[in-house]
Amino acid sequence: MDERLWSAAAAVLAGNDAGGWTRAAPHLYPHQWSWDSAFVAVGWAHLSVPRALTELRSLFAGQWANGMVSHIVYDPAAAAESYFPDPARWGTGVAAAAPDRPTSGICQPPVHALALAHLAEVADRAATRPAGPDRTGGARDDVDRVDAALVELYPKVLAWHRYLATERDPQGSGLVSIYHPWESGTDNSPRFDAALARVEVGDLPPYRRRDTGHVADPAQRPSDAEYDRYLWLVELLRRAGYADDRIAATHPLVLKDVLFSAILVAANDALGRIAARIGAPAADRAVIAGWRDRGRAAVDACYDPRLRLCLDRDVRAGTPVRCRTVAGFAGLVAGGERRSELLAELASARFLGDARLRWPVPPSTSPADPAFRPRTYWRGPSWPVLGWLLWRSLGSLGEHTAAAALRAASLEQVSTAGFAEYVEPFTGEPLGSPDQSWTAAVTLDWLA
Ligand code: 2M8
Repeated sequence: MDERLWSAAAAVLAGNDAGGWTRAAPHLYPHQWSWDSAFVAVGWAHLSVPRALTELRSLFAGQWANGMVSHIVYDPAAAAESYFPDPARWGTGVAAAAPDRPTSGICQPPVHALALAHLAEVADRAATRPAGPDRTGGARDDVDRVDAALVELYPKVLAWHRYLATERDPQGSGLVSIYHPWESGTDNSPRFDAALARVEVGDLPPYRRRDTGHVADPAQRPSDAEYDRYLWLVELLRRAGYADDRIAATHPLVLKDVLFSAILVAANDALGRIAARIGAPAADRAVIAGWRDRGRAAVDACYDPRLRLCLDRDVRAGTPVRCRTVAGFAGLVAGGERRSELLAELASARFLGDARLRWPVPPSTSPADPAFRPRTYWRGPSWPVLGWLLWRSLGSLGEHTAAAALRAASLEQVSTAGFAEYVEPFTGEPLGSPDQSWTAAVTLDWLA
């Protein structure tokens, strides 16, 4: 165990701790982000199980009445100018389902059930560990706390998954529709280039970006042209009253997001285990298993033999999105039948086998893709948090050698680059925000 790295990671979480929730990053992201929070809870679990549970409880306190977990729960105490778009720009008051606390009007990948199941495992392991140092303290009590939290959170997570399986998939295809690149979590990935290029920006109210002031070089962030489109999509969603049926009918950007859908498969698998643990009704368990199986088959069907990757589907264009990004490994996350092809592609010179990589960790976009940019956000840099997701998926598939190699390379990366938001894949230069919460959180989990 690298005690120095452990203490440094723990200090990042403590520094970003806002009480019952954690800022995604100290300055750039001063609010609670949905999927960040779930990864962060996995990290907190190794320091304090009760604190980990509080993280998820706080997030779900902002859940919408239709089940949606919004992508940002705003800190009402933070200055309005600390982050843009602010709650006023979302204007979620137009939506009947919006809660009374300030949130955004869109969502992010549903990693929450995965986090809950993972932290239950952490608590179980600590309670069964033979005598010795117990980092979490009161390990048996922690298991009871987890069980109580699972009973409390289970209906909320179930409502969240139901929202995704119905409102975001009215066709019952097994694939989730997203309306905004921010929903994918991989904002300016080339996955969205063609769809965004078709978005015609209308009478967009003026705005001022806040994000570029928090990074060393604005080129590490999405471009102004991308931001205009992001904000125009927000405008259209607000005008549609955040009503899924209206959005599905009229919105210019609708994508079946293959990674989001694969995460929902893994999350349904985890939710099924939670349901069994708390003795949820058999009917619920059958529904959850049905969503999981339908999603897994659908992700498999997104596999493209030429690229050896799973591809998103652009609903408006009616075509698959042909680019080489880390999202293409969705089939490993969902645990489908394309495992050997995807593992071969992951090891190939287009991903981990590229000899120029400083560490064999997945770049967000393949250096072999024409849109690859090594310093620009989701267009090339590696993101430790996605390394964690793949590592966990490989472990679940029983691919222990590949998982161990990815963990070792990821730990070398964070030891050198620190807890950066993202990292230049060839030089190892830390980029974006320093002290990013989810990078510290996954480091704790790798070390534990
Ligand atoms: C990034 O996204 C936000 C918008 O949601 C932004 O750029 O302002 C993404 O990396 C996203 O995946 C992440 O959840 C968020 C906070 O870390 O930052």
